Amino acid sequence: MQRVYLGLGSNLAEPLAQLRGALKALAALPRSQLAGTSSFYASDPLGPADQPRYVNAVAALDTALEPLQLLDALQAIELNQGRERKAERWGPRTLDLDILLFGDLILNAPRLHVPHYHMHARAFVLYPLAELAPELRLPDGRALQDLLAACPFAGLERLSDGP
Ligand code: A4P
Ligand code: MG
Repeated sequence: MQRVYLGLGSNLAEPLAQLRGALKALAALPRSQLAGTSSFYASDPLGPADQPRYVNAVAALDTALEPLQLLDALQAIELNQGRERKAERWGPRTLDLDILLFGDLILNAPRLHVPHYHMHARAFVLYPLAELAPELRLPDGRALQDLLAACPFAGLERLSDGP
């Protein structure tokens, strides 16, 4: 089993319900166990500004799936929840599931970059992740607490509505 951290994001079609649906689907993945879920956080969109605010969360999953098997399973969940892949980068989506960390693995394959290439500088990833694993270090040795210190909480809103 590997401990994996997943980033969840939605800004269309009732984001809270999208995240809750995704968590249910993650809990049902084969050879895997959902080990924890952060609070839900709202923030303005990063990238194109003409789209609704996002709701984000992080989940911890223990899994015996291989990295690409997990990616396939996550993309199936995205599609199942009405995700359409559009050409616009960073455009609006019903559900985005990103593999943030896969144990201590560092992987740069065509379909999968782990750790996720933007996670170290995104408040909507780092703060929910810190709820689950405050003492975490990235595979390159960087401490999550140091990344947090360089990434202001400003702009992030912790929602009282959660999983
Ligand atoms: N891929 C490579 N590495 C990974 C990984 N670690 N996890 C590949 C998941 N997928 C990975 O993803 C495109 C391809 O990335 C996949 O086919 C997979 O093979 P995608 O989900 O189709 O496209 P995307 O999500 O639009 O692209 P990207 O660059 O992953 O966007 P991000 O980084 O996910 O950003 N603002 C706020 N406030 N909150 C957000 O959550 N999200 C985005 C999207 C923009 N602005 C946001 C938020
Ligand atoms: Mg994505």
